[in-house]
Amino acid sequence: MLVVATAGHVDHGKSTLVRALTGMEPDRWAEERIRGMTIDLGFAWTALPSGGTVAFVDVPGHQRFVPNMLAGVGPVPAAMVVVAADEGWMPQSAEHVAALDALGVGYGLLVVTRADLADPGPALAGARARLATTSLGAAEAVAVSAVTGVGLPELRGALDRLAARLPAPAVDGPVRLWVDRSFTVRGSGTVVTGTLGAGRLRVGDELEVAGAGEPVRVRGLHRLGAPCGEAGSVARVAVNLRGVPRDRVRRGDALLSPGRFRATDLVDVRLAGDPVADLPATLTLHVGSAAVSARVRPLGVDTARLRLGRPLPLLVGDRALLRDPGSRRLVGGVTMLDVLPPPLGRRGAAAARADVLAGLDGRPDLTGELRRRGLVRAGDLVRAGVPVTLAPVVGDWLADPEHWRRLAERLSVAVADHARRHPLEPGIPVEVLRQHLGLPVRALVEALVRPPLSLSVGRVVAAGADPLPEPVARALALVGDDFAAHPFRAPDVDRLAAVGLGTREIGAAVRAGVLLRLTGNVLLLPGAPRQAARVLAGLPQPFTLSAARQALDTTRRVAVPLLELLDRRGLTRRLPDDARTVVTD
Ligand SMILES: Nc1nc2c(ncn2[C@@H]2O[C@H](COP(=O)(O)OP(=O)(O)OP(=O)(O)O)[C@@H](O)[C@H]2O)c(=O)[nH]1
Ligand SMILES: [Mg+2]
Repeated sequence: MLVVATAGHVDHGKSTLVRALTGMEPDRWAEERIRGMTIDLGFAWTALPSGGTVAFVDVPGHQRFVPNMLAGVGPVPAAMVVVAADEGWMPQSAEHVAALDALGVGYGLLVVTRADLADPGPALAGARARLATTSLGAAEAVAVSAVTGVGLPELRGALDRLAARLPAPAVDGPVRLWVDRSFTVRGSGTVVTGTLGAGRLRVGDELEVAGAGEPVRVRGLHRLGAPCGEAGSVARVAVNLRGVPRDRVRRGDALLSPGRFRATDLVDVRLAGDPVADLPATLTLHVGSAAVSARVRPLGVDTARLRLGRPLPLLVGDRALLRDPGSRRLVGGVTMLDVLPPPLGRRGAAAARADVLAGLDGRPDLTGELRRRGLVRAGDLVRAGVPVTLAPVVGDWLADPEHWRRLAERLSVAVADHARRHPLEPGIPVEVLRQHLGLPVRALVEALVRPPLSLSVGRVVAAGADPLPEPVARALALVGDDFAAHPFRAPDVDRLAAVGLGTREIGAAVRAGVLLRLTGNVLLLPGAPRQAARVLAGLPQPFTLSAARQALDTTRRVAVPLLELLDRRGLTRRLPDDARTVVTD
């Protein structure tokens, strides 16, 4: 279905033309008919020669109703610019076309109406020249008279050609239906209407109302006034919602596929139009059928951060426009560059942000998003309109490959460093690493652990170390204090039992290489033999067992097996008279 919004100056014949084409009355209100002027949006549709359908969103031309006009054109992909032959280009012709240009509407027709009242040539030429420099460019032009019917067959043909040129909608994409009308039907409850630009709606579907967060269910569906079980984009639809009071869904709200959008009140944008620095601090942002206040914080030459009066379901690349409600002036078009922007806390953050934004164009860019963010949830990117085609590193988390590699490096440095400083601890707690690396969740730390590092009971263990259970680590820390005071005094059986080192625990500690077993329960630290050799080298050579025992400040129970170990390791040599010398090389 081709959905076209009208545009053009007041009284130039938009509604009359829609009526002539469709046989339907776009001016819905009695007041509109009495005053002969459109105030709010009107809707009408008809068949085209090809068999396709065109639906019109008819907008008011009067300057007072420009906000209504913007709500009409915002969600619609094509426009029909109407200029009266007898008046030519007028202020709201210019304002409406500027709005279409700001929104980037690239598909449309130029229709010169009231051709029975004046030669359409001059109006046609003037309007063509004005359109040429806008997003509508060289739109096909037709001259018509809604009164005589001249030109209407040509216009129908032109609408068919326009329909054929429009890009195919993303029928499998998520639904974001900007509500342009809501009303109550007796016996059915709340009904909202809108232009379904992408996706598909079915009776029974669950949807979200943007901002409200609660799920709503599609109770009934109409397409062009007729009930249907399903409607694919593009289409004009009326959706009957179950369990929603009418005042909860209004123009400017949106019905959304669940989980596919995130409402945001903070966006970074590029502005086309006035220099950002000259803008008033508060403007109105028009996007879809919504109009919200926006506080403007200039960042770069043509980029700014907008704080919105209420959160909207926006995507990267969305087009919008800013208008000054005071002066009723259109300020310029807006392209969403980032709908999940980082806070600007630090000094210099705004300038750095301006540099980043200077390189963005509103086209979704997964690689760039990852490079800028380092780590991000896949769901957050999808909800920002950035398709994710990459596997997460863990859970829902995506990582920039280079950032991830640097994190892994920092992790192994931290683990090695910790092992050196706390040789008796069985690795470094995951939580300590999480804080050290500044990561949001522990699962990311765990995902960074690769051989030769390993995970054991909430800790990351250095290469080669046999992971120890927590109680053993605690016991070893106590014994470690003993050794710090007397490195060659082995704790006796009572002391070992008191700190909780039974046969099993000692076995584990010895296997992990954090205790050295001289014999039975005679235990020292693994570094003790080398340390002993250094002490013994300070004695007159050769030396006796007794001299060694005294120098090492220990007992025979330790000295005898320790010296035998030194002999075996070649650190000392035993002479025939049982004296020893330290082997120096
Ligand atoms: N003679 C002649 N009169 C026309 C033609 N089209 C519209 N009119 C008249 O022009 C006047 C305005 O027409 P509308 O269709 O209400 O104009 P509009 O653009 O919808 O106006 P707004 O909605 O207020 O912006 C009406 O009196 C119409 O009868 C035409 O082709 N020929
Ligand atoms: Mg009208």
